[in-house]
Amino acid sequence: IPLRGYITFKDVNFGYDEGKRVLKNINLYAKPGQKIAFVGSTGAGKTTVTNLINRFYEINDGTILFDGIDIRRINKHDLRSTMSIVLQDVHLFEGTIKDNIRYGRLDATDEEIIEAAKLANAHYFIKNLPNGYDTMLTADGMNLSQGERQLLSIARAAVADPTILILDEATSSVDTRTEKLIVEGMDKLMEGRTTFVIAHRLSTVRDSDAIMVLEHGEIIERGDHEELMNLKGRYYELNTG
Ligand code: DGT
Ligand code: MG
Repeated sequence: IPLRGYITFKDVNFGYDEGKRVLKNINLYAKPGQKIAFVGSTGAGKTTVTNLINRFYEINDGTILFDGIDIRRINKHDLRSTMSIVLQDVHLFEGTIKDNIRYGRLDATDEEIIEAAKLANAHYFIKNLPNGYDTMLTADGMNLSQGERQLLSIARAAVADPTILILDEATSSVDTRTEKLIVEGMDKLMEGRTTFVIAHRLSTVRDSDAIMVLEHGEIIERGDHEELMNLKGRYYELNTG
């Protein structure tokens, strides 16, 4: 049965090392098509939340459910094949652009790859390269700009067609035009999927269904943009400070 994308955290506590809790009593619920954002200072535990969803680390206290099933009962490979992580440190390899977009979806046709690149707004820069989709990338795609690498990472996720999207936004800035392409591509990619956003740009967070403000591993505020602004607490400070 295909997984649909309901994620629940129930009283989740977690620490990488014995004794030091990095996440404290996390409770949350996400439905397919919803966008849940995590904001908070560095070290607050944002990336850790996503490390737990894809089982890079196992929790020993509390429960994480995927469509009502304890994720510890789902095969790790099956679990990860339903998820894509986009933008942050996209791993590109020496090979063509086409192969880099195809990545794990070895059965993807050229048409599917081009369609994914179009959705991701990556098609425009690719087709302007002398060798187009057959352009060879150096290891880690160093012959592309940061923005172009990010667009490729969106295209790769579009081909993978994941149930869960994890958007770990890069801190480094790209030019305004590329930024607009990235935001648009991401918006199309998110449609119908459960998306967890670790945002550095507060503009990315604004339209989320729920925003979780993490501080020292705890959710100290939650709500949508308007609710949190009215609260005049930490989120308000982040926006106005
Ligand atoms: P960021 O990315 O700088 O905005 O910070 P967050 O909010 O993503 O923080 P996160 O989840 O990476 O780290 C939370 C705490 O956990 C912080 O004290 C560092 C620690 N930590 C993160 N990753 C690891 C790890 O792989 N091993 C150990 N031992 N500690 C880790
Ligand atoms: Mg992080």
